[in-house]
Amino acid sequence: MNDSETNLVTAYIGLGSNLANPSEQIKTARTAIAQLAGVQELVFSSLYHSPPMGPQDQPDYVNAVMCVATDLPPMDLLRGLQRIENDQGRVRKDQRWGARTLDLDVLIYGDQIIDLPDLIVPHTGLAERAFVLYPLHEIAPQLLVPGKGRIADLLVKCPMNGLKRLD
Ligand code: ROI
Repeated sequence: MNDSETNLVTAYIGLGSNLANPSEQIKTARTAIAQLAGVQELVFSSLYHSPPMGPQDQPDYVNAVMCVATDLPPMDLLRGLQRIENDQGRVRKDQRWGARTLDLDVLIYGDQIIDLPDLIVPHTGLAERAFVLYPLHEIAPQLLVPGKGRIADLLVKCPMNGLKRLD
């Protein structure tokens, strides 16, 4: 396909892990995402260390955000990410908001607002989660979050909640 036939969208993916060597899980996932057909890595944030949001009886997380260009429709991108979660040993447990080897979320997909049973974009809670907002702001300080406003404005309203940049 030549350029005039492809319709590339800029999307942002949130990565999180708090089990089985979280930093390595994130790095492995980065490579796997970049290798998905129809996905190109554009920018990857620093890794961040963050205390768990939700139940406190679980290890701290490592979080990051990745910017990609993609010609995959949003549900195909989501399915690709879910396959990577499963490949990296994610077990879905009954406990809501429990520990996980890998969590991959479609945070933003171009300028689209998506409200499907399996996919809400921009991601619910994006504006309240320091472990999403700070890495996102690091790689896209000028970003306009569809329906929510400028990333810089969201950031000033969100305390860091113990978030620490690692590298
Ligand atoms: N807490 C942090 N710090 N980072 C996460 O990625 C994360 N993911 C989750 C819940 C359980 C809500 N808490 C989190 O899904």
